[in-house]
Amino acid sequence: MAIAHPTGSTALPLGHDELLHCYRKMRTIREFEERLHVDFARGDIPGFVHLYAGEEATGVGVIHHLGDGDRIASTHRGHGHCIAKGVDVVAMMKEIYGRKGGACNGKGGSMHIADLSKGMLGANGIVGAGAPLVCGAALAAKFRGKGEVGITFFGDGASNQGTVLESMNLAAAWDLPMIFVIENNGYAEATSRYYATAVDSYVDRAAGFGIPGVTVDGIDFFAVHEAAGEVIRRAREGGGPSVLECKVVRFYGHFEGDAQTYRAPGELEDIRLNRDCLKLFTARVTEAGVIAQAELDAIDREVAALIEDAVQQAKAAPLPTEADLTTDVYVSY
Ligand SMILES: Cc1ncc(C[n+]2csc(CCOP(=O)(O)OP(=O)(O)O)c2C)c(N)n1
Ligand SMILES: [Mg+2]
Repeated sequence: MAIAHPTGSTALPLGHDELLHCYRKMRTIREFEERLHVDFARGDIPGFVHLYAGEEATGVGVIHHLGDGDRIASTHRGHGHCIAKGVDVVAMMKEIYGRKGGACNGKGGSMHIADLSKGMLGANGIVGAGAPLVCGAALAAKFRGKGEVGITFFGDGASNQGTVLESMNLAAAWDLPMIFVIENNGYAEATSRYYATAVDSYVDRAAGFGIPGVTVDGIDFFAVHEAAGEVIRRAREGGGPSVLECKVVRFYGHFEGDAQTYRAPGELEDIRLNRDCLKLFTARVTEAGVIAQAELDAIDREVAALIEDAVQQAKAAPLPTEADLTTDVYVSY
């Protein structure tokens, strides 16, 4: 059931402008996260925050193939998916700061950022809850018949949840245009995936549901982009669901404040030095001579200014009031 991959091709699949666009997205996620890390430690941010930093190549590599009509569901680690899907960064920052004008008017926080106009169904504090939502979105897409797809992102821990496994069965039985993207970072909170999961390959397990899949190095933007392009094309053309397992690393703790005592000695230093998807991307595009380092540096400066501005706007925005408790409760059609 494995889908053939990778080609090992050295040619870059995207042109100069699109590569810069993808770099900007990944850099925006990294900068956003690094700023949250600092501001959370300072006590500026209420609630819980789970950082996506380190996993940027997977979110951007997959979502670059999507339009607003394609729906995604995210996880508790959702900022990267939101940014990749085009959710406004200032509205996200206000949301995380719990302010009016946030993506959910400051009433959702980090784990509930959603923007239906962008096809972003929401981050989600319930592990494994995105998959059944996307079964619904993919069923609707199938009926609409416009070639739209639904994508559910979830972790190695979530892959053991009944909701995910039931959704795989449903997606296969109904032949849904749906992709299950497993972001396998090796941990569910502090639990190693080897402690909690018997099979080596999540793709092998999906075969039991009749769903084909492929495993890629999730820190390699180009590997993710190529494999995602293939499974998304299949889904758009009526080929049904697929699983895409991306092996990733997370640069921070499970949540902000996590002491990470379960990590091996030197593990964090090693992944930051040798498994940084932004460094890999930079090396690939500059060595290919398609993009100059100075162009990337210019983007870094623009993104830093964007995030600084987002934080200042978030801090200046008012908190929700008591009266806001009763708004946004029901959807108006
Ligand atoms: C249904 C449910 N069970 C347990 C939790 C507590 N919890 C939050 S995140 C998490 C680990 C998820 O691990 P994984 O799916 O690998 O995602 P990662 O955090 O590694 O991105 C757990 C157990 C929860 N939020 N929801
Ligand atoms: Mg995990």
